[in-house]
Amino acid sequence: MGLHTTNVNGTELPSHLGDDMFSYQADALSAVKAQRLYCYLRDTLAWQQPTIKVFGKWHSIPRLQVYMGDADTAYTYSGQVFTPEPWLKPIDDMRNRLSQSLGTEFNAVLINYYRHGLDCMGWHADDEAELGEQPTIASVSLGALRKFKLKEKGSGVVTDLALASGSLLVMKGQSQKLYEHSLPKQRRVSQGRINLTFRHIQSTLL
Ligand SMILES: O=C(O)CCC(=O)C(=O)O
Ligand SMILES: [Mn+2]
Repeated sequence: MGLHTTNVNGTELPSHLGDDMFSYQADALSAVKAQRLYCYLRDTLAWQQPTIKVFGKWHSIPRLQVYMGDADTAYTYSGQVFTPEPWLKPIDDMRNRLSQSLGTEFNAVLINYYRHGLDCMGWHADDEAELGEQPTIASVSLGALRKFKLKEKGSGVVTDLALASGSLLVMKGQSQKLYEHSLPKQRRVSQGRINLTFRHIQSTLL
């Protein structure tokens, strides 16, 4: 079972990533709009650096984040409960446009700010119970170009993508069951990046 890496620099996803699970649009937002929104969010949001429990130890996450959503979308992640901030107008507008064009209702968004190339996110799947069986996740990237890795759990095959400023990556269907994803460190990246993952939180578990 070898480890393979595919490098993808174009605007299309490689065909081995099934389009029933992954789709990518490089210019969902124009470069100018993406840069403007990046600066606005970076300078406006009340960024936090939560502490999470990983294998029994507490760590500050290596990035900043804000969790925003409808009032009933509290979310449990690595031993912490995140209660949503109220919607900010431009984010709410984006949420409504995405809900409409993808035919999925999004009610929350996790916004991550990677200040430079040393901020990162480790391997995980977005498979928390609150997201339901086959979640659709819409991921919008702003700012610095960063590598995004997808690993097929069964084979260990890793695919490297590059998520451009203004791009939209949609993960749906079996994607969170069959794959993990990560945003590795990239020492040479000095600019910041903001990523918004729109989600639907089920509030009727109990
Ligand atoms: O920054 C990214 O592109 C990924 C973020 C992510 O995986 C998450 O918020 O769960
Ligand atoms: Mn994720």
